[in-house]
Amino acid sequence: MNTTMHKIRPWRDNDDPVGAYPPHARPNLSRSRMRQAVSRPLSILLIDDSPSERALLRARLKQIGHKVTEAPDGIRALSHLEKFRRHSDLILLDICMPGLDGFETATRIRALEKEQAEGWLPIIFLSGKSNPHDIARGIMAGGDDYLTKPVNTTVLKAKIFAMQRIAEMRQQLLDMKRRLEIQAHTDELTRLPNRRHFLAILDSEIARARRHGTPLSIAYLDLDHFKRINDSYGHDTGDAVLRKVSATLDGGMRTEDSIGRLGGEEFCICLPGSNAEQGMEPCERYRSLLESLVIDNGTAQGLKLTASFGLTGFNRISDNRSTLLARADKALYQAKQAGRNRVGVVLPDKPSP
Ligand code: GH3
Ligand code: MG
Ligand code: MG
Repeated sequence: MNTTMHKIRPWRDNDDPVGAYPPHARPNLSRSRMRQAVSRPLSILLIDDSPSERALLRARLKQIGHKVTEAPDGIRALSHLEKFRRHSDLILLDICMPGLDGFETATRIRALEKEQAEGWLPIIFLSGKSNPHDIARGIMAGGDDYLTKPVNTTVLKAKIFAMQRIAEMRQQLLDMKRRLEIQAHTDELTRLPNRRHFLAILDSEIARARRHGTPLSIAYLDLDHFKRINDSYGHDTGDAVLRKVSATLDGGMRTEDSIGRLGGEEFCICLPGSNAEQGMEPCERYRSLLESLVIDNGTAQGLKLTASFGLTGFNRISDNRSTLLARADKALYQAKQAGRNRVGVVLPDKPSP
């Protein structure tokens, strides 16, 4: 096999960061990607007690195209971050500084992030100390990388790029996690909270009502003779009706109320701040909203429908989620039995205070 030996000379400041490598050892960065990444300006917080070191780095970072904010010590850096954390993308941190040294500063920055539930801010140590113990200590204190002074601009540029790449991957993961969370909470057809999410909302409203002694009521909502709509117009029209009903209720709801789809054509409404008697008026309004709805969908033109409601109030002494839901179900049954398109009410054992 024919192998070519490549000599790697030390890097110089004006080296091309990718082209300087022999082909087999090139980092997996296209030149255009590298240029694109380094050309995206970052807001860098430069923490160093030496004005001349800061001036030197500031000039280099500005030349690469980044924005620089400076702090002469750890205390001032921390108070800057407390106020302007969101405006910073990266920290360059000196180690030997009077007062708080770089290790302590990094530890406090990480603690502040935890306290303020803020995301991770990459920290690169820049230090004259090249002792392996210092490097290890810097990483243990919360640093992500460690460069020894004097810092080569090309290496600094590449390290900043690496941090940027990790930060972007981390952001993508967080975005994906948020999307999955929303998906797990949302009913696919109607985009309303699904059963699991609605029950979680109800649990927190029950806890709030208990804690503050405030009234709470809930109402089951079941579409009347919905099977007939499916049978007459098909399942797709049935789906379209469910979407329209959901959007109408969601859009017409008081801000304090919330609705979820429990399954099929059955929904539940949570009415914080209202006992069963006070919940009557909004439920009547929601019932009437559905009664006046006219749905046009394909062959189903001018389609009308109604719904029955089962309303009950929460008794914070004797109720839990199951007893509350069971009573709302009983109230719904009564509304169906009494002829549908109405709000049935079953009061709790003792009226909620
Ligand atoms: P009632 O007034 O007594 O509530 O009568 P109903 O016909 O509404 O009740 P029933 O429980 O007999 O029928 C509910 C129907 O809802 C049956 C089922 O096929 C339909 N359904 C449940 N989920 C969906 C869905 O996601 N899409 C569609 N199109 N139909 C659904
Ligand atoms: Mg029904
Ligand atoms: Mg039903």
